[in-house]
Amino acid sequence: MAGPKTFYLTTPIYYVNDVPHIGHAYTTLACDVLARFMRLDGYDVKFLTGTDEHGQKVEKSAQNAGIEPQAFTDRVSQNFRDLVSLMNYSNDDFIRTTEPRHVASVQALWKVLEEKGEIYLGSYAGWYSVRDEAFYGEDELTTNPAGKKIAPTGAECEWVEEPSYFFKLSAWQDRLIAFYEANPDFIAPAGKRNEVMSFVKSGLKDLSVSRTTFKWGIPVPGNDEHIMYVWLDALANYITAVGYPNTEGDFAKYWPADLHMVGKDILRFHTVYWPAFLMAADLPPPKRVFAHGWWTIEGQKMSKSLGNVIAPESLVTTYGLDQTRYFLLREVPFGNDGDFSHKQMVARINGNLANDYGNLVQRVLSMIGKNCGGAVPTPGPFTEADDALLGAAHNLLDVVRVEIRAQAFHKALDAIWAVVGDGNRYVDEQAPWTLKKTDPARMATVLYVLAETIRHLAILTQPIMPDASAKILDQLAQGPDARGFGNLGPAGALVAGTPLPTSQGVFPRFVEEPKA
Ligand code: ME8
Repeated sequence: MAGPKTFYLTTPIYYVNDVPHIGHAYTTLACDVLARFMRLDGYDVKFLTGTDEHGQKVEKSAQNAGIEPQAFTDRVSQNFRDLVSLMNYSNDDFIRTTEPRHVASVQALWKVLEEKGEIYLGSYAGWYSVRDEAFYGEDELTTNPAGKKIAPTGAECEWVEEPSYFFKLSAWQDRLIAFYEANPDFIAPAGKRNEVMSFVKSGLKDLSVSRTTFKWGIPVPGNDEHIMYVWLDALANYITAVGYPNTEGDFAKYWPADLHMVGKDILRFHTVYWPAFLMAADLPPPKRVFAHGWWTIEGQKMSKSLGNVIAPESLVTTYGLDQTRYFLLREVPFGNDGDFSHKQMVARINGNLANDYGNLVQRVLSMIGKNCGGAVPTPGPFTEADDALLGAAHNLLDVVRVEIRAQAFHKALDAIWAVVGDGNRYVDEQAPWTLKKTDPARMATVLYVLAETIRHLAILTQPIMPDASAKILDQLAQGPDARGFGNLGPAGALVAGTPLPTSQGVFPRFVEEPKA
């Protein structure tokens, strides 16, 4: 019998020249929500993140810190591992490009490309940006007042002239276009697909894939004067983690990846170079690359010089973990740029979480505690209003699944909050506090319908807010086996008479500290 369906998703591997900030936390968070969702939906998920530790940029940062690159990367990579526990990510693996498994994988890939005649030795003369670890054509650059050449990203470029191996990227133009055309979902969002297509159609030059002027990287097999271009090294992490060069086992199980999640800054590397390298090595390209937008802070670009870089720890400490997770994915349509502001964060915490979801859960569970002997109430016959609310709850997974699978996290949350709103309106209309005196049996039915609705909401909010959802499910006496998507719908319905623990608030209001 075939095993469960698989789902392999990855984050970019982050450069260790810097400490993690809200942007890094965001990309991995989006993947975490998707990974948790797919697991609950019955998939065998592999979720990979890690650190990109080679290249000139990292070498320079180590020099500036006055330590050896390996010691430097060991230290900074740990910051990204700490981010995993801070943000409650559920990755199955954490890869570092300095690990022996990766060095072996990249060198094997290089040899295959060389054997297939896709790599040749030449010499490079052109512009290179260390900050972007990217080559630029003269026509892409501007000159700043100091006379320096500046890339479209704002990064300074330097002239590089040295022997170099090249990958025959120019030969892949038509095959790349044919691949994009045959796979319309490969690049998302759709606007980005057009950008990449026109870039490729405008013509591709062969790509320099080795450097001789620095040492911190993976040597080219058979010619260790040359260090591999850090992007060839880095992109291959996605196949290393599934066992390449062994193409059986995990590779056979998980490759091609279902999704590479990236920021819009590195789309070209993932949708042009990477599928070309893979096709050239006779390996299938990934199924999809999603490029999300960029965060600014209170309307400004995040930068060290402006001193406005937001560390994820400060968000979690100030606002709470699940509050931070919720805000980041609710505030901005996924794929668009977004702005972080304290005001909006507080508005979401006090509005969507405390007033809407939290209030629904708390008033229903405390009424059950007080009026139903602290046990799941026994329902009588359902009215049209009861069926309407339960129907919306039962239907929710189908709606949310479509949105999550399209990486429309904001739409998935809108759909869940529509049912939160239905629930709150239903409480107000049914007024169980009045029924308590006039019709206790009807009160029990109303509270049952509400508890059942809350059960659905809490199961579905697990991927985004794992801790808060677990607290709600605890209060409904739903154990670990009752929390999968298979338990949604009437099959997993609450059993009347089940004792419930004392209720407690899950989403406190954010109260501004008075300024000292
Ligand atoms: O590019 N808003 O690593 P990197 C949103 N090592 N996301 C942001 C962001 C912001 N302001 N700033 C950064 C690299 N990001 C390479 C990747 S993959 C084979 C190699 C996120 O440390 C976003 O996902 O510069 C972006 O693509 C990534 O961090 C860049 O991380």
